[in-house]
Amino acid sequence: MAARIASVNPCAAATVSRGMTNSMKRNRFLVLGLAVALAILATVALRHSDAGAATASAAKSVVIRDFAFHPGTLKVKRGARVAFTNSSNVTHTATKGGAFDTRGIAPGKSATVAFNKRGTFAYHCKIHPFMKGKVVVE
Ligand SMILES: [Cu+2]
Repeated sequence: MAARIASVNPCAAATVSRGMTNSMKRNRFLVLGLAVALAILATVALRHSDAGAATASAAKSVVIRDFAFHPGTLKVKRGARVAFTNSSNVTHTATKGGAFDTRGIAPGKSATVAFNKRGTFAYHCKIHPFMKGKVVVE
């Protein structure tokens, strides 16, 4: 029985390198390779979730297209930076008198506004005053 277990599990004594069979060595390499692969995978997964988290908190963006702000109402945490990206072919602004003004954002460009105070900021485009949006800072 003991002999059978030893042959089923040749790595039970694999910490001792003396007298290892070729298959033991192969197994050790396999285990080592697996460990390295897992470590790499874990690192990549962590980086991804880090990037995901960073993206989630930095994903605060408003896209300007079709003469409207998308989303029309954006909720963010205090301190968030919101990028206003102009995906249309005319210049726009995102302006809240007394609070912020991106000034003209040319087509294809963006402007970032830091929201450091809680509150609801109803803004508009100075060039097209019918374009309205809101940033709610919690
Ligand atoms: Cu506009």
